[in-house]
Amino acid sequence: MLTAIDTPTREVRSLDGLWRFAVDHDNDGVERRLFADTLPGTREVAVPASVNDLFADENVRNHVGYWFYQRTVRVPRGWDGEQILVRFGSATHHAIVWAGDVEVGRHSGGYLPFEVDVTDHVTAGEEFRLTVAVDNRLDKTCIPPGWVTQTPDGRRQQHYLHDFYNYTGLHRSVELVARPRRHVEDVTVTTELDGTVTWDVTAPEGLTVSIAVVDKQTGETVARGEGARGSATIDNPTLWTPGVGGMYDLEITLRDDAAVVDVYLQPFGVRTVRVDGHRLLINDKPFYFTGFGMHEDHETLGKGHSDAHMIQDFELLSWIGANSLRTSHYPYSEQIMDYCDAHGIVVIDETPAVGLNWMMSGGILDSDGGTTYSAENVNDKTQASHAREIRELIARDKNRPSVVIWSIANEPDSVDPEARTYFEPLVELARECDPTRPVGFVNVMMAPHDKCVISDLFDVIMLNRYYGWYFQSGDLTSAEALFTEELQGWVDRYGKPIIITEYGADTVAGLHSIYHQPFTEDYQVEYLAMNSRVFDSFDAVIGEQMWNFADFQTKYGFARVDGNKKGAFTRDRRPKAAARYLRDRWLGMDSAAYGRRDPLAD
Ligand code: BDP
Repeated sequence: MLTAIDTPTREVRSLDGLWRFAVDHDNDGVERRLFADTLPGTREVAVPASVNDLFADENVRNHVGYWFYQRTVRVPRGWDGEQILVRFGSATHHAIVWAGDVEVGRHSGGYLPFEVDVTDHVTAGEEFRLTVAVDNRLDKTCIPPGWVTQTPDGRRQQHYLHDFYNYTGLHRSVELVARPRRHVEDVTVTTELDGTVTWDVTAPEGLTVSIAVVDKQTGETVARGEGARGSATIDNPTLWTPGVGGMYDLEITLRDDAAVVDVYLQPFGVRTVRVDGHRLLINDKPFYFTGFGMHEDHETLGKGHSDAHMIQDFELLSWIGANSLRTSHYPYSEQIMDYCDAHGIVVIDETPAVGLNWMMSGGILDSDGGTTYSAENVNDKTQASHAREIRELIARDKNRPSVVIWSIANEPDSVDPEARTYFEPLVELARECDPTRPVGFVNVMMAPHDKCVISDLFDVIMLNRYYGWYFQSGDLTSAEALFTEELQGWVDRYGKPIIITEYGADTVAGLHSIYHQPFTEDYQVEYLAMNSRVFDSFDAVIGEQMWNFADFQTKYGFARVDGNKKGAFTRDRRPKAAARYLRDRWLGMDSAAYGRRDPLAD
């Protein structure tokens, strides 16, 4: 899906700000046609933001079902004859949209954008009532999956197997968009290191397509071409480089004879990525990942996007020597992805397929029994949603140079032989949608090399390992030996690049001990040092992404004290001792020099 941008033929108006708001406590608001009038009550809500932490009312925070948003929108008077859309950066997890009394669209999948066409229901220069019902319920047809139960006194409770709070709301910007009725519908850009840029534009028949390649830094046109499909070569191209960036625009002009019909600018970078033995090469140079699995998670905002918080997070990543991140466990906002493209941050881009694992139960998890791949749990409908998420993620991010690996799932059950039947078509789908990038999934600790039945389907091995935390807790000596032994097994069996996508220890900021005492800052540092020794003893380990960048909110549970505390930073972004440990390590690592951002260069 293309982004909404202003061009000579397109216009975008932000609909962010305060919206009218009503919690649909009985989940009958659609039948009661709440959209057909001004919402009852006086509540307002911020867009973008999660709703959960905004109200001093537990019945709001814990509501399971529909939340109604509404605002009045004036269509600019110059938009007569244009196609008019409302574009949502995300609505978590499902949305129904009405323009006035008319339903204009529905979407499922809480972390990807969608647009609804309101052209036939609005008039240029006039106002219309825009209503959105956001539904936070997860069931077994969803990605991520979940299920809802009812208490004897009639309260609904949402259950899920993933370890982050089920924040809901309009988490990203909402925009009113005008574009020509005949317009650029899609474009795919691929590049080679000699500067060859190849494009494939989807546009209506009968229009001519002209291409200009514009250097974003200088504004100069550096190559030109004609036709919906074609290629051109940039002389002395600036390669998109980890730690630096380097972006071009593919300027597409559609014409009907001489008349310009549409102009769209697609940002891209000139870079290649490929796996070679146990290395991952970006622009034919081996890349070593330093960084984190992250979360879109902040106090008050929940999963709501904020540019200020985003910049603070990227500054901290730069300070600590991180050159990469994984969008654990769902696609991040387009603004975050734009920032990664612009500043050279390398991304492992993940679908929201998390918690597809009924073999882990107890502890923080909450399984309702049964096996993972079965009619009652992860079934054909779940797989169809999973396929849709892969398609939509790649459609959104395929032209982003920052994205170097698609992660199609986090810690699914990959021991059950049925996992193969489930995953085989999804891996094929990812490769069909994008033949240019490696495809991976993130493997759980209970599925080591001799038990995992799907790792051979993928290009890279991505492992989450908690030796010394969930196992051998407090005993780093045994942990080191066992981790080393397991990694050797992966190296021997697969000979593929291995990225440690999670390793971490919950740590309460301010707690100290001279002993190897879990939850202390001292233990977190010792734990990281042990892991570092293990990584450094294997050439095939080509990256380390510590879990997590910052403390984050989770559902309630005896293993979580106000959330997950594995952050190198606290939830309000203050460094723990671990942050200084990682900074010393990552800034001093020769192997991670390629891609390190120089804060002074900005
Ligand atoms: C892994 C999950 C991650 C959790 C983490 C943890 O991938 O979402 O938050 O463990 O337990 O299993 O901290």
